Amino acid sequence: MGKEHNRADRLLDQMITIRLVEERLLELFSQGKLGGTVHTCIGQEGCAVGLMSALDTERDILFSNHRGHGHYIAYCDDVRGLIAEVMGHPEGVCQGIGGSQHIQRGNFYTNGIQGAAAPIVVGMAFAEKQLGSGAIAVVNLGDGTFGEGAVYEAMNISALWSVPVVFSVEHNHYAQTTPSELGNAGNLAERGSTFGIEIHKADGMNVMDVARAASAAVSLARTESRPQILFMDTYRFAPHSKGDDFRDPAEIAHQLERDPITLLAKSAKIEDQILPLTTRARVRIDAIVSELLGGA
Ligand SMILES: Cc1ncc(C[n+]2csc(CCOP(=O)(O)OP(=O)(O)O)c2C)c(N)n1
Ligand SMILES: [Mg+2]
Repeated sequence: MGKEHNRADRLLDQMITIRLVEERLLELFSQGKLGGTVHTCIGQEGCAVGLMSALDTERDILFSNHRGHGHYIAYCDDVRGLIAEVMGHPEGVCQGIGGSQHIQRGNFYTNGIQGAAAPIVVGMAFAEKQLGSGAIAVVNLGDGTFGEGAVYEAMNISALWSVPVVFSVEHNHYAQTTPSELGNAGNLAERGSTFGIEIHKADGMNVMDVARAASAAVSLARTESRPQILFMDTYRFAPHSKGDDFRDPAEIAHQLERDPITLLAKSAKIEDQILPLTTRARVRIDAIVSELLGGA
């Protein structure tokens, strides 16, 4: 009970930190203090945090995509490095050159080109297999990215060559402004089954459920050296990037009832933790932003 409680506290803390960092990034963007673009994972934090709880960050590889801030914070908690990077600041994790979508640190990578990472990650995972490192690799994909042919070439070769890779899909039901059903035929979750790839489904708004499914996928990839799919049903609460949102406000309001932060707090009976964790994260972010803007 005590251990589970600590675990829930930690997952809640990570999700709150991600949420507040991204809200601040949107604010900085609207104030003209950020260049480039910003895709937030607001609403999808449970996917990032649950997945990361199943990985061995010392050796496993995570290749994220354009919506990668949450994955990065869950990977290494480098809030300062991320905010500085998105601000184009030389003290950013990639010296402010990569920006929001091109981040690399340790075994963590991102790339803003949809689907491009899938074949690369299969190659990285295959290299780990050849080296006998015991590491696996994960590639993050959105539902819209399932329209990219490279994803299927990657799945095919990963199954043929028994590659220890996890295709982690965050199905938020939209690709930019296009509803998934207008861009994808058939059953998305089941697409991997034609390659003989196992599918682990999870409620992406329930971080504990993501952690359970991710742990099953990661452990099978590692012990049996076979590709796996982690398929999470989720929803983004914020626009695709900044102002581009044509979704029905009633749909968004309905989905807000599945907020992964409040859901975890309720189910783990740690609602009293929300305020102190939020305050602590806010103080931390305020200090970082003010220092980076030269106001400290
Ligand atoms: C090859 C390529 N085509 C188009 C884009 C522009 N683009 C950026 S995000 C995006 C939608 C991706 O949708 P999805 O895979 O569902 O991820 P989500 O944004 O929903 O997280 C598009 C079309 C791109 N970055 N790369
Ligand atoms: Mg999507």
